[in-house]
Amino acid sequence: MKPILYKADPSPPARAVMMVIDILGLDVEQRTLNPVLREQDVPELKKKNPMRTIPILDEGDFWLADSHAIMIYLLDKYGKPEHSSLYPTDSRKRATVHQRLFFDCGVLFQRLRAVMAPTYMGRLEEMSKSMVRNIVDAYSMLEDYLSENLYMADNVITIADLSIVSTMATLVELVPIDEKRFPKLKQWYKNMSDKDYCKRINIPGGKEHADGLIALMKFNKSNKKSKL
Ligand SMILES: N[C@@H](CCC(=O)N[C@@H](CS)C(=O)NCC(=O)O)C(=O)O
Repeated sequence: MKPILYKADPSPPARAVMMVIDILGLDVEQRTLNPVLREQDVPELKKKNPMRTIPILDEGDFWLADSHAIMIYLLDKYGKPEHSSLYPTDSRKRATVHQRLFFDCGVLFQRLRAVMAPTYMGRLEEMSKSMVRNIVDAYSMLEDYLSENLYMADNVITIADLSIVSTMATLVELVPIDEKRFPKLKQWYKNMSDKDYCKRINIPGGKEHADGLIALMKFNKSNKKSKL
């Protein structure tokens, strides 16, 4: 069977996998789910991914969740020699790519998730100062990573960049990058955004995601007022 990717265009981790699929030129059926409506909670998908998150890759007799794990798997399985720089074989370079992927998974995306979860639950009316502070703090970590290399893990684009830029495409719409404080991050984001796959897949999805969050915060605010 043709592999299936369960995804949503606004979802940062789904976009990261969609960019990898695009770069590798893979024939994957992409099925859209709405995670806000919890369409991923149906028993068939819960069995495939008890975390009840998207993206999920389904190859029929093998399922995989978590964008970072999926990206590594796709590169391992389908990467051709021309894709080797995306996931380098040198142990130290590869370890650095892994660290940046874990950074996206455990730090950067979590700071966005801290905004997403209460917004979707109808509780958040605007981002708190500490939410913004935590996001800016993560930008400063990214700026430091970029003092070592041109890209997040190497002097060339790796899957770490694809992962981080998918989260950043939503974040920059909520908390713009201050060019004076973070010149390298601003330049990196511009370089990544100029890539064709980013223009087609990442930027529109990031905007849709952030616009949806902002609209929902406004709705939460007016909803609260009307209940007073
Ligand atoms: N670490 C996961 C995070 C996936 C994730 O949280 N996806 C969101 C959509 S952007 C989701 O499905 N949320 C539903 C939930 O957390 O219950 C990955 O990289 O795939």
